[in-house]
Amino acid sequence: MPKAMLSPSVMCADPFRLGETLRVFEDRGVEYLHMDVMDGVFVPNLCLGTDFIRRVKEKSAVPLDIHLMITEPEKKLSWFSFGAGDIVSVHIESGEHIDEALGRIREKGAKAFLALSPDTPPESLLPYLGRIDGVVVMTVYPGFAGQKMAPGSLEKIAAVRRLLDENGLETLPVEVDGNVSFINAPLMRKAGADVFVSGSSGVFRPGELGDNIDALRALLEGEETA
Ligand code: S6P
Ligand code: MG
Repeated sequence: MPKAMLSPSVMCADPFRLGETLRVFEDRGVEYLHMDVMDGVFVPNLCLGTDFIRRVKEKSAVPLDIHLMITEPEKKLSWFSFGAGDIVSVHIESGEHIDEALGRIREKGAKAFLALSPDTPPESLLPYLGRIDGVVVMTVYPGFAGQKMAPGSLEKIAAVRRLLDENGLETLPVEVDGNVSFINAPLMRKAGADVFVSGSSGVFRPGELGDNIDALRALLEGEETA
């Protein structure tokens, strides 16, 4: 099992303290910055645009984890700043040209992840297995922070892990996104998750940001040695 990695959700940060927040992320060694992109069509919300993401990339050395919740991502990928070391995820439900989108992400040297909404079964990954670098299991319905974990999420994480392993993809990481709380995160880890998107119920819960990051990491590491 690879080391657990943290990807704090920037949409949950206080926009008036963003510089300070990015510094805390760097100091605490978070592995990724999760950037939610929503277009008001694929999901019923709007959030984080191309210029904002470019400015964050210029400001911070932490790799990005761009989560595209948009229609026809293959036509829009060229608008975004990303490259080697970054993750870009597209939704399997977001159109007919997923293959093209995955190819465009890899062309730029980034890791192409495929995201599954809660109602999409693990088997739908099968046609794409040779073209992905990881899977995002959405543990809430995409669109809003602050939701409760969808029923069946832990079983689904385990099923995705199993499906990857059975197909010789033991090293591909499983990312979890949605209600990765201090209670759910260790359960998700046990189920086989590697990358943890952490928002309002995680590192941005009440309390000091740096302390929350340290506490979440300690919880996840406890699970590793258990
Ligand atoms: C939801 C989005 C997520 C949220 C994250 C927030 O559509 O993709 O990345 O930012 O779920 O965290 P929490 O703890 O409020 O669920
Ligand atoms: Mg997300």
